[in-house]
Amino acid sequence: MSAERVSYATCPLCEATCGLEITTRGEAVVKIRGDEQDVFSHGFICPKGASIGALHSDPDRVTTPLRKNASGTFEPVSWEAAFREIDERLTPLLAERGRNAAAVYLGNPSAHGFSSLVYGRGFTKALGTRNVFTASTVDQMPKQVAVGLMFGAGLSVPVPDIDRTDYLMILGANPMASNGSLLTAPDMRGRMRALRARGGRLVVVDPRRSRTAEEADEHVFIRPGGDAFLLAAMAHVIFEEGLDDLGTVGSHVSGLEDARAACARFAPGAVESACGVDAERIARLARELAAAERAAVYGRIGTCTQEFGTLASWLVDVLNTITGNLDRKGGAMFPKAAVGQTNSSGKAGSGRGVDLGRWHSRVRGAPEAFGELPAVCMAEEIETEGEGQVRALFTVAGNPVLSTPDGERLARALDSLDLMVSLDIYVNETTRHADFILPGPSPLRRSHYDIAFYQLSVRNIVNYSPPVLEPEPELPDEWVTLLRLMGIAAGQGPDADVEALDDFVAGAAAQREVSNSASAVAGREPAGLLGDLEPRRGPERLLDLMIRCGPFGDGFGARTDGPLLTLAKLEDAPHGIDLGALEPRVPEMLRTPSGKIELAPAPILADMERMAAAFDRYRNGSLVLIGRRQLRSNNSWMHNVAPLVRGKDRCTLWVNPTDAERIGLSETGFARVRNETGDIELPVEITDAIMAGVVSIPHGWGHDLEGVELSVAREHAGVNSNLLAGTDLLDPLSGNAVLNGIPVELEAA
Ligand SMILES: Nc1nc2c(c(=O)[nH]1)N[C@H]1C(S)=C(S)[C@@H](COP(=O)(O)OP(=O)(O)OC[C@H]3O[C@@H](n4cnc5c(=O)[nH]c(N)nc54)[C@H](O)[C@@H]3O)O[C@H]1N2
Ligand SMILES: Nc1nc2c(c(=O)[nH]1)N[C@H]1C(S)=C(S)[C@@H](COP(=O)(O)OP(=O)(O)OC[C@H]3O[C@@H](n4cnc5c(=O)[nH]c(N)nc54)[C@H](O)[C@@H]3O)O[C@H]1N2
Ligand code: SF4
Ligand SMILES: [Mo]
Repeated sequence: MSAERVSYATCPLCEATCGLEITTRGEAVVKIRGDEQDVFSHGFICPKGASIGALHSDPDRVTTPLRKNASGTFEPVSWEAAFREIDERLTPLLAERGRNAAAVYLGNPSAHGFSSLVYGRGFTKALGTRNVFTASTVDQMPKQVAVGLMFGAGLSVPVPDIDRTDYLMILGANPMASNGSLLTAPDMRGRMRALRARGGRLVVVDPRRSRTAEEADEHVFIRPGGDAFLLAAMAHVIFEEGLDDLGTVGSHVSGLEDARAACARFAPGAVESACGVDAERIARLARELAAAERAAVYGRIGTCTQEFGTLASWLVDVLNTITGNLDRKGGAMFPKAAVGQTNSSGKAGSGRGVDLGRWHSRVRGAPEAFGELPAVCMAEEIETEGEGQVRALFTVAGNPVLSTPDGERLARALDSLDLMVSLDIYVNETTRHADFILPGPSPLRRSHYDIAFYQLSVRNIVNYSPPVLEPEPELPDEWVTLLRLMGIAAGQGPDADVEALDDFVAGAAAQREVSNSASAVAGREPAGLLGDLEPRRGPERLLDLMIRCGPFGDGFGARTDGPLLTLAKLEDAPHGIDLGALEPRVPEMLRTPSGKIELAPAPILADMERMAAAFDRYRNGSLVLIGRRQLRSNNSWMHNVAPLVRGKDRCTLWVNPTDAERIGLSETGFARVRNETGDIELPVEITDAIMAGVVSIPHGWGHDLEGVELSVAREHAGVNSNLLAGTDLLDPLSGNAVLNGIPVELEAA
């Protein structure tokens, strides 16, 4: 019997990037616990991280390519045959119908994987389609649009400096369940408790008394979709009472007067009914925020996936700016990541900024943002005939049938495609529609570096994990699959040389670096850099290149002081390297054309008219639906992991006692929830943790569909709340879906 071995790896499941200590014997996982030596998470772990072993050994996980046969069932197929047939079907389609006939949907886990992020981009580019959809438009796109316009890059999101702040206002986030989002900070509970222990104040704004609200000094119930009103009114008070103070960023701010004018009509008294918070309280919250020594406002999914997502996201940072808290210790700060960050590469202090709406979706004319179109457009782009109709779809680590609005309609549309290929690890609600499922390895058999989430981290951290278990040759990493698909998309056929393609990708990356005049390696020979990276290949070669050229890198010898990072140094530090607390970065990190913080971007001011027209929207007393994340769920896809779904039914409807009584609902019964988009039934939980007029259903459930091969999840199926989300509801600037604040009707079932 083989000996036990202990490995350390960063958990790839959510944004918190916890360190795991994984004990294996041979191929079996013996135990997983938090890595106490991890420089960032210090032993913190959640139930999902502890269940990676169960995910690894899940017998339902797909471990060989699958092809759907004529009778509609999946059968194993060789990689060679799969790529050959994909080429045979895709290549003529693209030739006949053009590049836009193919679409991609990139799901959430693809943002966590270095290889899917970097090589996925290569594949998408090779496809050359405008029909790129991702989970970002059911998530954070409004924040990206807002910060893109304000600071010049879509990931320049200021994060609350939680470990040093005295006052934190959280809107629409529940880090006690989600473990933080656009806020990489393992052990948020510990960090929030430490904030209060040092005398700080925590305020949570949520239509629901979430677990985070229970941790807070103050919980403010808000009407779903009311955040922009509340925040604009707070800004109004701060301006009116002369409490505004730009602090250290003062000389870098443009548009202050326009922002002031834009908030003028949103006096607390005017917005009361729109947000459900009384005027006195709004004014007090504004004064408290302005008076706090070091404060930060932080908004997340509840402020994004709603009607005024971009406005609310923008107003969060307007408040941070006008209270002098932007870019200061204990305020809202810009991380400096070691790898891949737009705002620390190229010329410092100004840049191209962002252009939105460079093209539009074919059917409804929705604007592109950051190269992608709204996920709510996917079904219509498949259904609607004409030039540019989507006939082939590639999904990469995504489950849009459950995660995006109106999954029933999308499911029908998927069945009408000429070709659907899913890179995924399960036969689930989405991938059951595919012609081919191309699996990736278990998370324990691949390396990991969180390129996206260290850009949003409350400390500057690097941590690289090699695979815990030997990769299996028959189940290659996803970058290999993506390169082969890239070869097909580029017209090189199914047998393109993967190594040559990878050399091409690495060569192009090195070329970009040396032609960047601000880079430490500007003007050098790409071949020289590639030589220094030998014998690395694949993601490790790219990662090493990016680390060494990044702000903490060795610059391939060009730098002589600083951490002088290389991938080798990361390999020698299995618990990560802490590069320190966040430091002020304005103006160096700005990438707006003006080199200023644009406090009042024109597209945003224009959108405020829409908000002003909605003052009275919520007076009619109708019911609206919101979601709620659950600690032991991970969006739609970890319900097949038995330890995570044990216990009582979690897919329930939360109803306030007054609504329950009025409608005649009882705890032991079911409710029927419906609107013009959908109609579902589920068990009721009556609780005053949800405000009157609002009901809540968690998303990501509904696993009992035909063809789904998730034996555990099927036993805990639940219902899909997004059957009630219409594809017509979106935040117009960002294209983001509205998943919170959806009008519904309720009756006993
Ligand atoms: N009503 C409502 N809807 C929501 C939300 C909400 O709050 N309310 N939240 C939204 C948000 S924030 C998000 S991010 C989206 C998520 O939307 P999606 O990303 O579309 O959905 P997920 O449930 O994350 O599905 C992940 C998929 O990746 C697969 N997968 C897991 N690991 C791997 C891997 O290593 N490789 C590959 N190839 N596949 C893998 C899983 O099997 C699953 O099919 O959902 C959104 N939908
Ligand atoms: N355990 C677990 N962790 C996860 C995930 C998961 O599915 N499970 N998903 C991951 C992903 S992809 C993401 S994007 C993050 C999201 O992380 P969070 O943003 O923290 O997500 P939620 O826990 O859904 O918190 C959203 C809160 O917004 C509230 N809300 C709804 N509508 C409104 C509104 O109009 N205004 C305000 N102010 N509040 C509103 C809801 O009641 C809820 O408490 O979590 C990540 N972490
Ligand atoms: S909080 Fe997130 S990163 Fe940490 S163990 Fe849980 S799932 Fe993994
Ligand atoms: Mo998300």
